Amino acid sequence: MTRENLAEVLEEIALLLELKAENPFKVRAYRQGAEAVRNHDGDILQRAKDNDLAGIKGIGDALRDKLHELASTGRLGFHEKLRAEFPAGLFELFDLQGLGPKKIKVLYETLAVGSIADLKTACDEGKVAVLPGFGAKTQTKILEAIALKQTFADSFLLGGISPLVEEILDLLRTHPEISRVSAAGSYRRGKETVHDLDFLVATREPALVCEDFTTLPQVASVIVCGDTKASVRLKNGLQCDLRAVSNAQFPFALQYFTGSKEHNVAIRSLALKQGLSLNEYGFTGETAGDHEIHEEADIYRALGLDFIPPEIRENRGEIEAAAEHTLPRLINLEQLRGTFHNHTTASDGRDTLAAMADEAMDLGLQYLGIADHSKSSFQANGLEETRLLEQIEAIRTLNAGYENFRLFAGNEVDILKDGTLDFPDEILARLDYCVASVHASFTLTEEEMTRRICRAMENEHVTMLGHVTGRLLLRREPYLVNHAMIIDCAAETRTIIELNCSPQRLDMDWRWWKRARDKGVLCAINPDAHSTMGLHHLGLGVRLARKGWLRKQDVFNTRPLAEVEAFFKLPKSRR
Ligand code: DGT
Ligand code: CA
Ligand code: CA
Ligand code: ZN
Repeated sequence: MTRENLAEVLEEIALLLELKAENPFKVRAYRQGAEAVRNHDGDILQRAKDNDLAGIKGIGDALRDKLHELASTGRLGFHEKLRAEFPAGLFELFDLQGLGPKKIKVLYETLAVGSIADLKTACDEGKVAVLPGFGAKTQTKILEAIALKQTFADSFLLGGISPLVEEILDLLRTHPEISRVSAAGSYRRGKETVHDLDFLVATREPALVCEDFTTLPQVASVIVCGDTKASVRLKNGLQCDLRAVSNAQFPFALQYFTGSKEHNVAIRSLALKQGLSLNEYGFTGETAGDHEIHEEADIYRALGLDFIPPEIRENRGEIEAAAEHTLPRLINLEQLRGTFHNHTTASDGRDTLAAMADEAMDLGLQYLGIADHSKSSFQANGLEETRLLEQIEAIRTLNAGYENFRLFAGNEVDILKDGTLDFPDEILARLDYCVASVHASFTLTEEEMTRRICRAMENEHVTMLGHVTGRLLLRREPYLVNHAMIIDCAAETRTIIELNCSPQRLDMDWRWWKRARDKGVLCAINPDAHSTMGLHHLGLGVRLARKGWLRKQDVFNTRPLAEVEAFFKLPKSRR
């Protein structure tokens, strides 16, 4: 059970009540409750467990008891009863892009649509287009959304599932018969999306451990349960495989099941050249007895390699580097000193300047860059000149009260269609720094889009480029850009490129960072936070930076405050 689980249950109740045409105030109370749970500063889960929710704004009496029941027992009778009134497949519909509760209600009531399959049939038969308030265009959009969802059906965001994974790992760690525990597979390698989760445990009682795994509270159904492995499907649809091995096998199994497959194939052929045969249980072959293996690192050492961090096990040069002892010393979260690209209530953020600054200080940061939207992003309440200048003033006032901490006044300025910026240079010059991003006109050709972005980077006031491709993982395709040219242009113009670490972006993609780094382009790990909680995504950004081979010196926001201040004062050509 996590904070997010609590919020999701409340949100789902709101939707179901809406489907039942219940009192809109009641519906809104649940929605507000979900918001309040998400935004609460303290440990809301503990408070709910302790029945200590009195006085929290947005959580009324009725919600208080329900949250207590949910947090302390893991379920909520009211929610389960409500859910049972509807077909199970109906809940899939909520995940479709562009389909809100009002439309779902009509589909359910007039066409008895109770699943995505039903909806697809109804669209194919043209029944949706003729419904009042729908039309042919909506019907086509729905079909597209269904197709998109099916493409991504078996994928999950790394950042979305990590709280759940950590929860399961914690539970496994407390099992008396389990001595070692790890996640493996794409999750351990820090892939931006994962298909299924792979857990590995060392135990003397594999069958018992497998059975206990299948009864974890997060499990919805059991796919298989054997003597040494089990597969389950979690309530959110994610499949999890568990393998139970002996303590001696553990390092080999961990190495094998971490992958990637390509990395493993290359490692195995290297081993064979040395007369060693390697599989998930151990070494065999003439010289197998020469090596004592306790940890994964011992396996790499036996092959003459330095330890390869899981994030870079993609067979993209890491094995050669490990043999030559030239692996990069990858960045760590503790090395970050601050971050840029964060929103506040001035545009579309949920928390104030002061609240964002406080959270940054609590996280141990020395500085926080504020980059609210610019005026063309009107849908995000972008700032026009007057409000921007007011914000600069407000930041100055707050800074006067801080010790050993500073807010930087920036802006996320829109890159307009022709590559010019949303503010004139005189305004930009008054900022400490500026992030330039594309937020509209996504459909340009690759050549046009690349030219547009490069033109923006040529501006003296553009410190960094925001989310390079605008992708929303599992939801929206990236706009077309030529990464190689953008990296070259960033190097030439001394423009920093952002690694946007909002879980659905993780943009620029990890596959491009080594190239950028080798050209001398700096990275800024930016959470694009729209609330204080958003700042907590920095850890995810660091994982992706590691996956992109980045070291401390490649990441701008590892620099201490004084160096960042000095950097911003230099003309771009001297940075
Ligand atoms: P995904 O698709 O996000 O689940 O990605 P992975 O990498 O977690 O893939 P998965 O779950 O199929 O397998 C976990 C690891 O097990 C994989 O990274 C490497 C290893 N593995 C699986 N199948 C093979 C195979 O056929 N050959 C080798 N060498 N390794 C394999
Ligand atoms: Ca996997
Ligand atoms: Ca698997
Ligand atoms: Zn943006």
